[in-house]
Amino acid sequence: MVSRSVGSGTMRWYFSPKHQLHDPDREVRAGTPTPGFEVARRAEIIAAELSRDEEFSPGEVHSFDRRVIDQVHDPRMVDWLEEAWAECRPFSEHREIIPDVFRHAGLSIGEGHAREPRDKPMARLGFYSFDSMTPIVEGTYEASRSAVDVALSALDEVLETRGVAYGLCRPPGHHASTAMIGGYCFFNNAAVTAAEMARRLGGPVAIVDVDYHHGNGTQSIFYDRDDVFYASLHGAPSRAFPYFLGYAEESGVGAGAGWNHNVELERGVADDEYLYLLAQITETVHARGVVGVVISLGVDTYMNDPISDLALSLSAYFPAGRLLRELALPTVVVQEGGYDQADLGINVRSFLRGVGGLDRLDQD
Ligand code: Q9C
Ligand code: ZN
Repeated sequence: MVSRSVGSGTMRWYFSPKHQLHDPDREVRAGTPTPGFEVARRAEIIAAELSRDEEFSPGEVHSFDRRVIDQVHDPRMVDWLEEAWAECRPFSEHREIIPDVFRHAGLSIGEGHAREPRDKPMARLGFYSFDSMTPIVEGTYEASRSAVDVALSALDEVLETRGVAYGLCRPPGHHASTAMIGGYCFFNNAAVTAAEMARRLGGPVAIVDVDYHHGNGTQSIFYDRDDVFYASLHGAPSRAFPYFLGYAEESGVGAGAGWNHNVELERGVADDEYLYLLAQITETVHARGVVGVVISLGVDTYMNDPISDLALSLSAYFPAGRLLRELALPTVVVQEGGYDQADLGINVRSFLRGVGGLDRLDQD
């Protein structure tokens, strides 16, 4: 089994109250403004849960240079996100700005050929967005930068200890691609962290994405690269968001051929089948010979999640974390989704106790 020092039986976790600056009142679903699922309370619930557990100790969050983000995101997109709310404000009657036009693939000659409509704020918003469920408010940019800071602070800890650390990132990141926001995501915290981890370790790393949704952004960023292996276990895109990516046949291209691995889950998958498939993914990751791991942790696989359709119980998360611990690699866990507020905290904590080599809790 694993022998690694992660401090004296404790795990460091990282959190920034700046996430609260991203606080939209509504998202638009089926044309209808509705209360959002991805709310600030989510992160506060997880923070409160970890604060009560003496095995978890908070680490200090540092501010990182924008250049780390620019390694993964188009710098034009980063510039835009900083300006987006202010320039769109005159066009919205609400606190949030939400796009009404989108750059559909049918409007492009090829990837990268479309021109950013610099002088039309709402067109520029649509140029960088893929859905109407990802509103931008005044503090979205600062909150999104803080989520990256949280993840990179956890990475620093892991590179020092070669153990496991957790970044309580909010907003989440795995739907955000090089030049595209969506699915409640702005900067891809996991992708920025993995690219930087591979660079600093001087070898390939893996991202294991256990969120209910396929991490289309993460897949796209690394699709033609062999420095980051992306493996994801998610609701089949034929019925689940983000619908257009995440099929099992998507395995990478060019240098990245064989460096992308998607496993599609049917509706109603429960603990045993899920853990069996996760164990297989762990083998696949091991076979790649990676030297580090970033885990995109979404607990929207839970049976009571309001926007998902799997059936994982409270007892699934500790063994899921435990399976990934068997990789025995430096591991950064970053938070993605999970929307059942009642059990969000305990499910994250159980997973982290598993991956961190801590004891199983009684309630699991
Ligand atoms: N019927 C993350 O979990 N679609 N993003 C909701 C509800 C948006 C999820 C549809 C789901 C985005 C990080
Ligand atoms: Zn999700």
